[in-house]
Amino acid sequence: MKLVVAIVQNQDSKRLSDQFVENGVRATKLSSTGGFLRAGNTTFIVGADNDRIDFVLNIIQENCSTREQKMVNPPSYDFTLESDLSFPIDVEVGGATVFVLPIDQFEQF
Ligand code: 2BA
Repeated sequence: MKLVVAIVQNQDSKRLSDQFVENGVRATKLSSTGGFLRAGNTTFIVGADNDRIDFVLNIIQENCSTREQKMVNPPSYDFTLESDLSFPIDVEVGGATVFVLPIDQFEQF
């Protein structure tokens, strides 16, 4: 058994959870915040048998899109600039950031 941790954009989270339910994939959805953009995103945790991991990853890949997001106050490392000289930049946010971890033990009481 493995644990899939997938961080996705909020816009994709409903479609993805609908697809998980439709395909019998058990998942838990958590509200999360990206450390860089400090914007809300959604983290799914999915425990699944080893032979279902590729299937789960495929569902994630098919239901999550890459988008450009505006970052209004990008961090500046140039301390000679005036602090109010901020301008928006486009940041590409991935379809999904996915970690697959081994599970030592799984219990449901
Ligand atoms: P954020 O941390 O808000 O990052 C949003 C996007 O900003 C990232 O998209 C990436 O394109 C860019 N970015 C992040 N850190 C950067 C930096 N230090 N310099 C320049 N650009 C940077 P993604 O890579 O697709 O990540 C989407 C979200 O997935 C992230 O939101 C974060 O919540 C999570 N994530 C990504 N990599 C992670 C990691 N190694 N560990 C934990 N969470 C991660």
